[in-house]
Amino acid sequence: MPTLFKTVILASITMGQNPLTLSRFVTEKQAASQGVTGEFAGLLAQIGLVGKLIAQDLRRAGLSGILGTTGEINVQGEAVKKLDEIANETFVKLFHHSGLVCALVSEEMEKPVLLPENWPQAKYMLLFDPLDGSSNTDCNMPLGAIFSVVKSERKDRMPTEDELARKGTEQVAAGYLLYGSSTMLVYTVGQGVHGFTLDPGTGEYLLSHEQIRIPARGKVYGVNEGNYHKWTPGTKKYVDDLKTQDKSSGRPYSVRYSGCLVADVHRILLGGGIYLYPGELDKPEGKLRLLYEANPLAMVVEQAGGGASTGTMRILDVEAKQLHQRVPLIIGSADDVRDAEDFIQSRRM
Ligand code: AFP
Repeated sequence: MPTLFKTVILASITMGQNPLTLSRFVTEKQAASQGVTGEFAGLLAQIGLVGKLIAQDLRRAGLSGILGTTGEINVQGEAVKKLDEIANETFVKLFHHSGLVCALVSEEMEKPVLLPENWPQAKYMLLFDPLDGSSNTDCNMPLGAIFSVVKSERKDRMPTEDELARKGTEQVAAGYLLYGSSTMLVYTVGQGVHGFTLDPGTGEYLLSHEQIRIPARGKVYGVNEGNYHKWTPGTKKYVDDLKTQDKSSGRPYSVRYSGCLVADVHRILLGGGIYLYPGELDKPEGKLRLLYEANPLAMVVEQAGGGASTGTMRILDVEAKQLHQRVPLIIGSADDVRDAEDFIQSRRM
């Protein structure tokens, strides 16, 4: 029997015999960590459910008349897609009545949703981008959702709006949903990164990528190179360097850029390389949002052994001042991120 065929059969038998579901995996991991309650398992299960519902909408979007824009402009100044709104409502509705969180912050909402009725039992607060890469909705390309979980330490009162903007190092969990050729949920609680693939047959998320480790260096870079003329000299030099031919250091790198941050970072998490949405001359703060894009992905990538930087400092150390704050993001393999920082800070020319 050909080896590939044998491997496929073996893989399906192994999965079939002992598929590790998301809930069992999280519960077992929790049992091993002291002082952790079942609340977090519930929260992750709820994110999984949100992912199933949104994935279902995305699969039927072209048939259900939910492509295109709503005519509204969101807090970021961007045209709201119908699916942005649907994904946001799905997150808010499912978490509102779950009793699992006391506050919600979304890319699609200017103000947070505070849920005093869930406090003090619910100590977690969820910050999320409900549909990342939404320009991909109308052309059947990958999409994602990103989430960050922080905890309210106050026992005397509900957290206020200002207390939702936290430094990345204060996240207790983070992760993303990826809607690609399959639906995946990837998360970390600060003890490594694990990936689950939604099995369409059973409707369960099954462990498919345990303890993901990102290679120290990759061969791929992802950046919107149409913005080249807007970049600082250091960023230009770094990207020029990636394209220079030099067999000994594996250059030139290949470009892979989908317009969906989650998909691009997921590729890099598994295979190595670097994603950049840098600061620009006229917009030094860049495009991406700190609290529900950069911070959670930085936590995931660092937990897998990679790096995440603004170009001048670690993302997770950036002081959070506003809910919708933007930040430059350079994320991926540790050595690649270090090289980018060297060019941006003019340590290399
Ligand atoms: P949305 O989350 O608003 O859909 O934006 C997508 C995104 O934040 C990120 O997923 C992409 O990597 C990036 O923007 C694409 O931006 P450009 O179109 O400027 O390259």
